[in-house]
Amino acid sequence: MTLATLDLAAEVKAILSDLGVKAESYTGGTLAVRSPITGLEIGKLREETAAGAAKAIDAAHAAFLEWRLVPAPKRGELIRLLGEELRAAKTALGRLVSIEVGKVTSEGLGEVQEMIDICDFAVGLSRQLYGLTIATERSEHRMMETWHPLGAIGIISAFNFPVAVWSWNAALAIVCGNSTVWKPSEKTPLTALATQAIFEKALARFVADGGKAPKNLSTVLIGGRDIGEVLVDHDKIPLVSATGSTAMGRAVGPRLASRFARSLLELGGNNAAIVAPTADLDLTLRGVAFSAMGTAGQRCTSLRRLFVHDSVYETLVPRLAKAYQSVTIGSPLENGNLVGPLIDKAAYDKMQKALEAARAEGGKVTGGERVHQDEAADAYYVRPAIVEMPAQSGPVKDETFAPILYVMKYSSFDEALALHNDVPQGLSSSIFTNDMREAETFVSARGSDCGIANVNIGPSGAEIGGAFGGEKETGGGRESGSDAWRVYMRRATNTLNYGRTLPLAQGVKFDI
Ligand code: UN1
Repeated sequence: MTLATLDLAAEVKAILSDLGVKAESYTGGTLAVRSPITGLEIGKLREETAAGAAKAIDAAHAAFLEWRLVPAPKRGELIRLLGEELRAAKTALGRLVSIEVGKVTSEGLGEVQEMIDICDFAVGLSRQLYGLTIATERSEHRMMETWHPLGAIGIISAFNFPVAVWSWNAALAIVCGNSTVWKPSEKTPLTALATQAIFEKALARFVADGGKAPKNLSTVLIGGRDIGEVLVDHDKIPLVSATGSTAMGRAVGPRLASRFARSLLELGGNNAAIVAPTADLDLTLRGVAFSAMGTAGQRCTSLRRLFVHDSVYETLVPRLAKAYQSVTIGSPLENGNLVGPLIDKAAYDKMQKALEAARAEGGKVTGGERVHQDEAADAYYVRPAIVEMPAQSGPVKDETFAPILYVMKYSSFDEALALHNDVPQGLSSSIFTNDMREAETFVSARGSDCGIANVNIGPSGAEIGGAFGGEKETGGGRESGSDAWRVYMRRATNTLNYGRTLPLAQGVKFDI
């Protein structure tokens, strides 16, 4: 089937109606959504007004006041049901992700699997929201810490993982006793409506089974930047978890800080890999190809910089260039294609601008050209680009959300490590080596300065069990696994006196 004959609007309508989304929520509105696969419109959504958003946040706060009283393991039961509903909807929602974002089929399904995985994690967590008991210096006293629900949690998500990012935040936030208010990317609101409908199904089952849940536990606000601003400025939102560009983080972070609200920022990455002399080059080739070309370079964990030791440069780089030349680019819905389209024309323009700037710095560009424009004039498919750079300069230090891999030569490990860390961003990183000293050094205190540092796998494709996030301009937030749940709760330190005297700490005397 050619791109020109695909009727995605009809398919989207069928999927949404199957999932229980009412047609009036995505027809006749003002926000036009296009599938990057064809560049054609697939929905027109009604947008929330600023006043409507503020009212919805008040309602979410009211929901929080009730939900925080439900015991955590019971809250976990709701997320268990959400996991079940997501399993049932996996094919449909995965397909919708592919259509709305342009991800290849296995990645669309993988994104839903990530949602299911975090639900499983959160169910277990609902019985493990532990605090410490702490030794006290006073006799007949006990000191402990308790973790309490925080409030209505704001979630701002990006187009590239339109539903998984919501689930990392929402599954944890809800078992932690919070409500959630979600502003999805205006490029991908249909998957948000679908996810909300799936959540409502889980909620209906929870209530039918005798569970107590308030209305407005999960809210979706469709709209643009003004709606995001309402979320960021509203005093009933104690935490906003925001995923997007560093520019977005710079706008959001200080506004939250000015009212002492928390932020969990998941911003730009400029992820690198070092290929050492002892690297297994077959494995390296596969790892680099997936990380750099997968999702058309539109993951925040995508591989963007490659440092190759000069002893293996001439072996690896031509093989890599060949893989770039032969990779299958086209409709992500067709089996066999590995690279789908860029999200829109703006992304394409930014990619071309970066390639231009790289050339000006002496970079040798292979690939990067537009393909399939004859079949779909409004869709932006590109051949992934390899750029051999004489130095780490110009656009190499920026995050360009497109499949551009800058390749550079190095001769000493310390030099590679220094170059690796010499960018403003700090999300993900990796080294391909069989030298134990190099591997251990890379993950040590003097190694990679990123939130994620891998050995013999690429920087992208993290599992949900680990904390996900990065340092420097990446924003410092951690979401998903490990103890990321703590940011969605407030900690109280409690001292209880079960004696009949009142000893003061630090030996202070105050006898009246
Ligand atoms: C993102 O691109 O915003 O590690 C998240 C990965 C995925 C998540 C990416 N699990 O690549």
